[in-house]
Amino acid sequence: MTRTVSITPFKDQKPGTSGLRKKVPVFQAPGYTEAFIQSIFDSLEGFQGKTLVIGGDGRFYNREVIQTALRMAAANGFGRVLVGRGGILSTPAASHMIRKYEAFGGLILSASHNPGGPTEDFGIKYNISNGGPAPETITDAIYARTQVIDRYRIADFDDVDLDELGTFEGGGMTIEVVDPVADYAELMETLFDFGAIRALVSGGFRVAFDAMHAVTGPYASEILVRRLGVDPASVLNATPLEDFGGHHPDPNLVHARKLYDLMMSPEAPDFGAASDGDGDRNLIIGRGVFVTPSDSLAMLAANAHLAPGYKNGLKGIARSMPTSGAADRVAAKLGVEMHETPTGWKFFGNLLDAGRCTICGEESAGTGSDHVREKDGLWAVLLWLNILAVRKQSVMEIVRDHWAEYGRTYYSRHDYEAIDTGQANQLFSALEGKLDSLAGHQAGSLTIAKADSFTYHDPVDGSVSRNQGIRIFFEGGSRLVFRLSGTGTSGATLRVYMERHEPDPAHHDEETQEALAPVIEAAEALAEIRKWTGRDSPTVIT
Ligand code: G16
Repeated sequence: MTRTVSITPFKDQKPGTSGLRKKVPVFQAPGYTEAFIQSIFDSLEGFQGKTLVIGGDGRFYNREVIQTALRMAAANGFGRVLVGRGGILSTPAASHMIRKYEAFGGLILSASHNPGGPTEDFGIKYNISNGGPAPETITDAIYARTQVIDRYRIADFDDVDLDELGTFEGGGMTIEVVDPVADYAELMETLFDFGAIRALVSGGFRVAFDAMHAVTGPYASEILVRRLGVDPASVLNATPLEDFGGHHPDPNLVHARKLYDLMMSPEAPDFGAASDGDGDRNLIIGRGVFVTPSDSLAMLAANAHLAPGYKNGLKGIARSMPTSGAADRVAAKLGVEMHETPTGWKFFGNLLDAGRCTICGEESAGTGSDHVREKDGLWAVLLWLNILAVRKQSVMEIVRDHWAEYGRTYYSRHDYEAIDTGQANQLFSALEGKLDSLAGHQAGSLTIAKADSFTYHDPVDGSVSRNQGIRIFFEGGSRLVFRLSGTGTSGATLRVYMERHEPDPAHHDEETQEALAPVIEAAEALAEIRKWTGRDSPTVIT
């Protein structure tokens, strides 16, 4: 039986950088989750009888929302739903499943790297038939719908047993509970030389992978341990937990500190990596060397041809605007297109679909390629392993060689989390107000060459996205970017991104914060962060 339930709109359902993210109790408010899912369905056309993929990162409330989404998909007329066993699908695996089974789209339930639990974060994101996050035209339509929605449709049937593989019927719709790992693992085997990586590992090369009690545990166990021979004890925190063991499943130097400390110790294995809540981010650390995400993008792009899936070279490279220019230098050398997009993986979709780029990456620990339409944590780990297996050098040697060839781009991001939204807006208004008059002026010891607010013109569909962050370019090539995060769930998060390029290898050994000191000083001089936020220092430095 299908019911139509009357509701009043929830005014706060505006999707952010990556779907709707709120605290769990917000999603638990009667009708809240249903209103958002119905708004998604109401914004789509032509899905009657078609396939929907549903899965999430296993965090608290995942299973409940999946049962609701199944009942609503049936009531709204989907013909079939593919759902990962245990409600689990990593974000890249969901993207692959949408593409492989030619689904109409997918619902991905995750708040990514944000903590999980009864009072922590949850999220819902809609992905389109190319497997990628819905573009702004659709997320804008979803938001508009949430403002006026007055009913949702839901079918009545018992909970589906998500832990048993098999095909079920519910509300006239077919529900297939599928293995969340198998298709993804098979795809990875087509891209990388598993034989070469296996040989590397069996030759004594040691790997440590931290799954952070999040979704990549089962993927890492199947791919790294079973297929590539990595010691099971080297996959840390491999069991997905609803609260990620009480930690932030955020693979950065703060939340993956234990891994970092291990990699800097005398007992360090050869290669360390971690992924986040939903498996799309990655952290790469060699013995004694942290590889920044911006550098990792550049190094992967420069070496991708060593892996079978990329042996014909790259069509182009894309990076989000705040990501450093290291990859631009690789694109120039390869003679391929380079694209600079706003923050948000959804902006890469058109470029990938149009064959304008092969590899994409972001400073926020995301790298991926045209194999799916999401960033992909384990993919980055496997590409690094493939490159290491072919080059037979250490991570440190590869990093050093890259810097010697292209120069080193010192890079850091300072986050001021959970600051007052009003103060954050005031800081931005003050900065925006003076943008046009900054050129030629000093900020600390640096001279400003140019300042603007980033506008993106999508070269494929012609759409325009404005106000995507403030950019300050300095004479000598350093750059400073200010943005407000679109993924936080409490107050506002100010992100300040700093970079400085250093061509001379004699100066490649500086400590990053010291190397960037003039840019950090300029950030305070320009934005008066202390005054507006009342904070003396950032919450997180990456
Ligand atoms: C999401 C987006 C990324 C973005 C990141 C940070 O990642 O998919 O494209 O770089 O958020 O965004 P913001 O700076 O607005 O917080 P994830 O891993 O959270 O889905």
